Amino acid sequence: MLRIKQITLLEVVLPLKEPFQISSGTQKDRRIFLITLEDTDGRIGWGECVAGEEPNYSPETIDTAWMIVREWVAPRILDKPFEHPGDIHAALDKDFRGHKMAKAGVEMAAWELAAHNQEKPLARLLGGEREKVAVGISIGIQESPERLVEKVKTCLAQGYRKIKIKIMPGKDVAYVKAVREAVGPDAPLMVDANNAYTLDDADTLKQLDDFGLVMIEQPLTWDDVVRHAELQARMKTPICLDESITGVDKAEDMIRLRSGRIINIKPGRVGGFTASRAIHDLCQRHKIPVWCGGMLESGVGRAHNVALASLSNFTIPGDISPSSRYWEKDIVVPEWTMEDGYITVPWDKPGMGVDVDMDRVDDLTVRSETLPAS
Ligand code: OSB
Ligand code: MG
Repeated sequence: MLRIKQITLLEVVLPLKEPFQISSGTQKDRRIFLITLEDTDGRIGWGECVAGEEPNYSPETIDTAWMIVREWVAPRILDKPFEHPGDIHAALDKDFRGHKMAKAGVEMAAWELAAHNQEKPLARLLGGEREKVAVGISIGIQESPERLVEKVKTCLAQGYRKIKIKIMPGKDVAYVKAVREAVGPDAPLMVDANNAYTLDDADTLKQLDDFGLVMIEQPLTWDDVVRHAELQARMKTPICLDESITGVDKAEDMIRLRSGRIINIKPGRVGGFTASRAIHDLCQRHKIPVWCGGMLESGVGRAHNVALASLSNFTIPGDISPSSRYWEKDIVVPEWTMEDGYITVPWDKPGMGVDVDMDRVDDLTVRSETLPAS
């Protein structure tokens, strides 16, 4: 049984080691939104809300999510008894549209807390089974094909098992061609357009079919599943949907309409772990492989992603890179490290498997709020 007595919202600012550019914007510092839930026994569960600084990935931002957690999510959770963390999703979804990232930040913290209560690793509570998860890297848009080739070579040498290249109009075919020629036919390459194209660009996108890409992620509009079906019918390369899949219903739409053949599951985007597991199971039944995406999370969100990626149908390497790829120093101990292209799932520890470095969090905190107000 879970009964939450207090919810704390924290904003910490972590500077990225290098700016990260996608087709819709560039990021230098990450405003990290952390959430803790405290139960009646004083136990703590950690969550991270992945909403961005700007509404360029989804309509949510850290500031809308903060308000929504305070005004609408917290009142549905505080002092309410829940048999199982799996019951929270329904409580947050009833007559409450959207705001999946705000909901997920709290929902995932409840799972983390429940794992501590049951003295189980979070991966076990979620039904995971892998000992280690394969690691990919997402490389931001570079100023020239040469720069990109250098980056990709370095990442392959570091052992990454999938290389995702961000693309946008004007920085697509020539960039991918240069990389493919430099690294040979077997390197696992994919691209992610973050909605930068329309069906009018189909001829350009079809040129990407020549490069043996593992997939092309979200070429068209962020909430589209209809046009993606038309594009998929015209392309050999599997389309993977990211932004469009905001819940299990959208995953069903994708499968029914054949809008894509792979799904990038980000638990923060779909409302948390219950929805992630439902999408995972649906895809498994339909032989659709899934992988765990990333939102430049701190070590807390990374812990949640690692636990989720240990489920059996996560058969493609995730955007779950080690802490050092993003930050000079993470906010968790130990930091997340990669060995031979894998991150080890912390099966030997209860909860998310890492501790939050509270001194560092205190140093970096720019805003905090405790609910109910004390
Ligand atoms: O589209 O997957 C994306 C980061 C921010 C917003 C959207 C995306 C991304 C990434 C980064 O690709 C993946 C990571 O966290 O390493
Ligand atoms: Mg993406």
